[in-house]
Amino acid sequence: MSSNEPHLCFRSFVEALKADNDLVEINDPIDPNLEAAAITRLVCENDEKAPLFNNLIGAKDGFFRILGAPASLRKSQSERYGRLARHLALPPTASMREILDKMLEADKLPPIPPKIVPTGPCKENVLEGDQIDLTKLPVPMIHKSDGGAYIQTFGMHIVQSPDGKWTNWSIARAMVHDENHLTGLVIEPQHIWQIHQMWKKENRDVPWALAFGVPPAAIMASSMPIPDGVTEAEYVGAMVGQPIELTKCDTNDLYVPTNSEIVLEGTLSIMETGPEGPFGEMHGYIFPGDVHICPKYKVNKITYRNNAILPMSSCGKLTDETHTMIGSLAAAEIRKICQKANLPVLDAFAPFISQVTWVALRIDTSKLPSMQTTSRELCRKIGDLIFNHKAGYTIHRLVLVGEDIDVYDDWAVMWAFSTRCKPGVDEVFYDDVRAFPLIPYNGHGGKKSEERSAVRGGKVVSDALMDIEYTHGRRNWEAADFNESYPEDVKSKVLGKWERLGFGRLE
Ligand SMILES: Cc1cc2nc3c(=O)[nH]c(=O)nc-3n(C[C@H](O)[C@H](O)[C@H](O)COP(=O)(O)O)c2cc1C
Ligand SMILES: [Mn+2]
Repeated sequence: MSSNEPHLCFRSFVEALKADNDLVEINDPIDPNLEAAAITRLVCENDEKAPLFNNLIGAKDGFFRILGAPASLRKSQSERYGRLARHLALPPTASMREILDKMLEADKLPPIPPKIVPTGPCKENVLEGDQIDLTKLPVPMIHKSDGGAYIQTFGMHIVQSPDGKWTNWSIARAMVHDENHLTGLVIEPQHIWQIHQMWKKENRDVPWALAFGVPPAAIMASSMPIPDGVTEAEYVGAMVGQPIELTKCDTNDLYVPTNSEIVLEGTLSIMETGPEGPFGEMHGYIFPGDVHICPKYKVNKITYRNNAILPMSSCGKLTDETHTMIGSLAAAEIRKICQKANLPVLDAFAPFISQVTWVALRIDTSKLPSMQTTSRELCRKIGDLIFNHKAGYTIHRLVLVGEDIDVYDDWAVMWAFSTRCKPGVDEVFYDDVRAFPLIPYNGHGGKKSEERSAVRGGKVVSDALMDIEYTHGRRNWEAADFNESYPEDVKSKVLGKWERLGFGRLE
């Protein structure tokens, strides 16, 4: 297999979107200051085609172009997740379940270490020393009240534990601080934070690289909470069934994907910090003026492909990469963790309608009677496991649903939650587990009179299973809907004459 396939090469991925009629190439001059992101935002809010900005105002010698909405949704119901599917060499009609199963597959396979190649496309152009000025690049300003221009919304940070045994790839946002520095989120319990802590103990800055436009299969794994200590490069190799091609950085001993579009080489400081944010975030808010102090990254060298493309997530309200990837990939890992603990979980998904703050767990109710368990006990088992695990970090509500509920269908989950889970009564609350500070009710909540923490508590397991599912392992109701409340002959008669009666085509 060649490493130029779309799931292994970002440039080929862009070509694949074009061939899928899922790309809008924009050759008009577009301002990286808000205009490119505004177009991309409207794309995300309408499930439109991915925009490729070929002619950014301020780009010198074509450095750089931008691809917006790299993993957002398609309008077509049958190809809803086509852009995600193209990250993994799946057919564009792949279901979310198939996409997440692919991502989990590598967990059971032997790791495949990367293949080192001496040089390649990412070294076609070089900027070093005085040539480096991040403030002169067409870095996108993404929301008008952002604290800076966010060059890093969809690139892959590469850091390694001081003993060299663990190399982590992950997405975490970063903005331009000055000519040769970024500031960005390095937050507990993320692996980049864990490795930053290790270097702090050694009193040395963290050798670092940030690669943009990496193999699409790699950026998926960079967004998934796979276990501590697992080197994403080997996980991705196992997933795609071949070694990922990497090439050594010029200024440190890290390796970057050979066909990366753009590479920043440098260090992540253990001492130096600077203002970061605010940023229009995944939950759909920005709080203007809300600046935090974060670690600084220093850029010592930039290398890039000819006609380089920077991928960009113009994140916010539904639906963009922070929902299709952060929520979905955490849910997949949560499913795996539950199943490894022998909990009767068939499926897991973070409903977009919850702004991916919930994960719905489809329970194998046929197992419940012989387990002789109670609602409270099952909720506790699942909550104790997931809310004390890094994979459950971003999730504040777990909703247990029966086998009749398709967790990938937001309306089905919301129906079950609203009608089968008695508020407070069928719920187990957690007030001493790690919270996700980015959710507004955490980071910006609080009536003046209340004591509350931005980083602890406020999590809940909501049981939307009915008693009979515990006692008899089945349900005793039919849905009052077209599918379940009419016999097959009546349904096919109705469907047969539907359009003739003057109604629109059903998808
Ligand atoms: C578009 C996008 C933006 C993200 N931004 C951040 C971020 O700013 N900070 C962060 O900690 N995680 C962010 N994530 C989520 C992490 O990538 C995810 O939690 C991943 O599991 C982290 O890698 P790790 O498990 O190796 O720590 C983002 C993910 C995506 C897809
Ligand atoms: Mn990791």
